[in-house]
Amino acid sequence: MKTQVAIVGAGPAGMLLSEILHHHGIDSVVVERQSRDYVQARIRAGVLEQTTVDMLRQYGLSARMDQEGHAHDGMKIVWAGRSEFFIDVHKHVGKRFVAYGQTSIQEDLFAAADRRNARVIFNAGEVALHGVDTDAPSVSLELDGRRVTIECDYIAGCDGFHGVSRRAIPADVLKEFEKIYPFGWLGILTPQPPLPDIVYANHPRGFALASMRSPTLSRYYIQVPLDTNIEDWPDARFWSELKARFPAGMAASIVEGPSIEKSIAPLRSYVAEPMSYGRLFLAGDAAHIVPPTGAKGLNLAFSDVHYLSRALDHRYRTGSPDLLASYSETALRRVWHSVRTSWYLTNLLHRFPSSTAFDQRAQEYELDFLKSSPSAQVALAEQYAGLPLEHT
Ligand code: RFL
Ligand code: PHB
Repeated sequence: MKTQVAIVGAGPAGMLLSEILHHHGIDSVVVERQSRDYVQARIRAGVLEQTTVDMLRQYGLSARMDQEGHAHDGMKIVWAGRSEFFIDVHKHVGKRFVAYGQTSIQEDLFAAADRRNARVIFNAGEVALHGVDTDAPSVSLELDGRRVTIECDYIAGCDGFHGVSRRAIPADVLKEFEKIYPFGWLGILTPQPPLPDIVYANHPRGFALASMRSPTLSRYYIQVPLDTNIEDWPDARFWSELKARFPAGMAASIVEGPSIEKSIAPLRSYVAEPMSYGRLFLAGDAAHIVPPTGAKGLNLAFSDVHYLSRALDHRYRTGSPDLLASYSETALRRVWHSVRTSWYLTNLLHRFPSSTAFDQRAQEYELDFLKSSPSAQVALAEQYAGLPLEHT
């Protein structure tokens, strides 16, 4: 098989890249380890930045999001014993968010791929990258007991944190930055109306988050220790713990329901530098992970795809590899800003087991400052909104 760009991974990064490349007349083949149903069923992100929404609109992928997504202007923060406050991102920086599940985006991307008869190979076994530092790279895989090789000009590694692409960068070239947090998030999805706003709660019992997918689907999370066993968390226990972490008025408005999904995600910050090597370019979770506190992961995957698709388009249109050469540096600027914001919000909103009385007071006074200082709120709004994309 031959193509211009071989894309490893059919998650949101890989599928959006394939879609935008097609828009520019560039051919690609997507190789995915899992089945289509498996990829489609994963429950993950839900908050889209304005830049992400704009990208989906630009490439004709927004019809359902514009109908079903819930636009909102910012988020609320509450902490134990104090009244809530609202970070009004729209007022401060003129940007809005849309609550629209990653599951729906994934469906929309697959539907768009079907419409253009895209080549997406699911259930690919033993995926391997070859010759990434030569002019003739390729991707090989096992399909129905046969070995298939895809020859290409470039490889896009969009295969998530546990993928194979990043490992094709030699250890003496790859620099890794990592922070592991001493807790995870237990999340639940329930077919009940959500609270009107996204609310982040800092409480002595631990962090909690109220979020949404649609007017009839809500998503909640609570901070749990890393060794938590999900079997120990029947729905009733989850609801009572969640409500204990919100102020009484808000807790009373939370509508309980059966969990249609329940899972635990560990929290980690991770960045791999550089994001390219030879003819291999990493995008999305393959290159970086953020703790979900800032709702940045999917948005960063899409900004990488913006820069990478622009660089490939430039290369094929003009013959110049300049934007490909600067891809890693450009993408990393936005990545690090969101990595820092996610780390900051994680520290601000969670209870750390190692926290001293001093740390605790400092955290409370930081929240107090945020609540009372309009300029602190503007600064947070700017970071939470995500930086604008660089257009050169
Ligand atoms: P993905 O989605 O992990 O897709 C990678 C794909 O590559 C496949 N793959 C392989 N394919 C071929 N060969 C191999 N060897 C392969 N190894 C892996 C995988 O099967 C998969 O299909 O990465 P991508 O495309 O970079 O997208 C990233 C996002 O999925 C991720 O950043 C977000 O979900 C993070 N995230 C959130 N992001 C937001 O922007 N806003 C949010 O509100 C938000 N909430 C969240 C989140 C992530 C969470 N979890 C579970 C980690 C909430 C949670 C709980
Ligand atoms: C979600 O809706 O899943 C969500 C919302 C906000 C976050 C993280 C996850 O910060």
